[in-house]
This record gives sequence, structure tokens and C-alpha cells, in this order.
Amino acid sequence: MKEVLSNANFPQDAQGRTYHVATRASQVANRIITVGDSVRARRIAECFDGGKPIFEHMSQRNFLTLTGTYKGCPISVVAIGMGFSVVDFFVRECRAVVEGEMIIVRLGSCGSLRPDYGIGTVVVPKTSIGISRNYDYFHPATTAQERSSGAIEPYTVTKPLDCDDEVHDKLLAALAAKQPKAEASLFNGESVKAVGNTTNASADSFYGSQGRTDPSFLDANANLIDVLQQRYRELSTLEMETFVLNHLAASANAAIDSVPAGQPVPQKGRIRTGAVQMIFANRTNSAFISPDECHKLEVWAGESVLEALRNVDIPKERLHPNGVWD
Ligand code: R1P
Ligand code: URA
Repeated sequence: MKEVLSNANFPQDAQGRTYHVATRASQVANRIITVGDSVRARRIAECFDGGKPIFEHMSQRNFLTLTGTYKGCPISVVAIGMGFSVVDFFVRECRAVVEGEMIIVRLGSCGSLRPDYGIGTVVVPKTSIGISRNYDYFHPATTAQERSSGAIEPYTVTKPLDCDDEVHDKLLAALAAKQPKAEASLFNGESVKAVGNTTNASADSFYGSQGRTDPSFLDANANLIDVLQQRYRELSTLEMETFVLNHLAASANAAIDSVPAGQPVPQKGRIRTGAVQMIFANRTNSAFISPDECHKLEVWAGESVLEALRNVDIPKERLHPNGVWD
């Protein structure tokens, strides 16, 4: 660490750069696409005006921020890595350096739970649930009786949290408008497709809490997917971030809504979220995406999310007051 930081509660350097994402005011746009990996981030940034970002920073903690304009609209692409905790770093630290309303869309890969949504399907979920491993179930002090009676469950499942309706609809419309034609060498020669209005589950692991089996570990997940599908008929995809993104947006919006009438509302605006999920793993037949297919989906989905973000209006007074990225 090179910078001198102050404030143990929310560390920032003298210019306001945050501890982990390491950006400051005027380096992050109000509209953000967040992705898991930096290759996808750079692929999307190639669609920026001029073919490249205006601002770029890879933090020491591996958060990559690329900010540019798409058809004149400022947008940031932020690669954050994987899992619940990185979403927390990303949302809180970007919120700290952006004034006004934010629209955050996660563009990620996922596993499919539906035979009709194979590799080549891009899913726009309407809502997301969170699945977490219940560590106490696996604790050596937990008794066999507690486990078999159901007094303690191996996984906890949250209530669903919605994405923003308008963002959902604009994402779906942009994907439909840019849908590529079928190619013999990709997706078994079949056309790609975009589907919406589904339920997603975000899990705290790629493995145990997504129902994957591994004889090297006790995971107690043999019927996890069946149980989830009984409870949520529309459950279509499994990935690792969307639920936490929706949760943090709801939490930020609740902080604004809880300000008593007559008291000043904090400068920070509301957060609206959306998600686009490219199926990389088909859990119903064990198929996995090829590198060429991945490239095709990322370009299609990437351009579509940029287009959708440009088309979701943020009234001027709710935008970043400083439109300069340096
Ligand atoms: C696991 O392979 C990762 O892929 C998915 C999951 O959510 C998890 O982050 O998303 P990304 O492709 O965006 O990383
Ligand atoms: N990402 C996930 O989290 N799960 C999958 O099955 C594929 C991608």
C-alpha cells in the first residue's frame, strides 16, 4: 500500500480515493456495468467512443475501473472478481465517490437450471434470492440429531429481492435489438436468445451452495437444487453476485427513505439495479461454453448493456455534478 489513508471507519486518501477500489470523485460514472473478470471488462470498453476508456485504474486489490463514454453517455465498467464480499466493497466504495442516482447492471456468467435455457441463452432476471452455507450445520459440535431433525439446515435461503423494472425491460429490449444471427460453428448452429422475467439465485460458493458435488468435502447439498426449484418455480440461473447487488441497492434506498420528514436527505441518490446473465454452464446436461461462444455472448451482451444504460434516463439534477473523467 502506497497511499496514506485516514478514517478507520471508511478509509480514504487525501484526494478521496477509497481503500480497495481506489477511485475518487469524477473517475466513476453514475451508470456502471460490473463484471467478474477483467478480460470481459476490456472487451466491453472497446465499444466506448474512440474504442477505449478515458479513465482506467487497476487497484492493488484487483478492482479494475474503466470509464468512458458510449454514444456520448458516461459509463464505467468495473471488474470486481467473484462473490458476495467483493460486491460489498464495490457498491459501497463506488457509492462514496459518485454523487446522485446510480444505475448498476451486473453482466456475468451463470449456470442454467432449465433444459430450455442452454449455452447461448442470455437471461435477464427480474428477481434474485441469496443462498448461503450455514456454517453451524457443519460445526463439529452440531449433533446428528440436530442435523437429521431439520433443527439446523445446511443452507439458508433469503426472500427474493427485485431488480429495477425499467432497467430489466430496457436490458431485454436492447438484447433483442442486437441479437446476432446463428453461426454453424457456435451453439450447435442454433440461434442465441434472450429471456427475461426469471428468478435468479446468488450463492456464496460456485460449489457447495450451487449444489455441485465434491467427494472431498461434506456439503449436504444432494437435494439443494430440488428444494430451491420447489420453492421458486421460476428459478432459472445460479451465480454469485446479483442478490447482494440488489440487497445493497435496497439498503441504500432504505437509508434515504428512513430520513425523517423535514430532515435533509443525504446528497447521495438512489441506486437502481439490473442483471444480464450469460449461461456458461448448463447444469441440466453438463455442457460448458467454448471460448469462441463466450466471446460472441460477451460482445452481444456487452453492447446491449451499454445501449440499455444509455437509454435509462437519469434526470439532470440527479446526475454527477462533475461530468469530467480524469
Ligand atoms: C464463477 O465462475 C463466477 O462466474 C459468475 C459468478 O457469478 C462468479 O462470479 O460471474 P462472472 O462471470 O461475472 O464472474
Ligand atoms: N457462474 C456460476 O456462479 N455458476 C455457474 O454454474 C457458471 C458460472
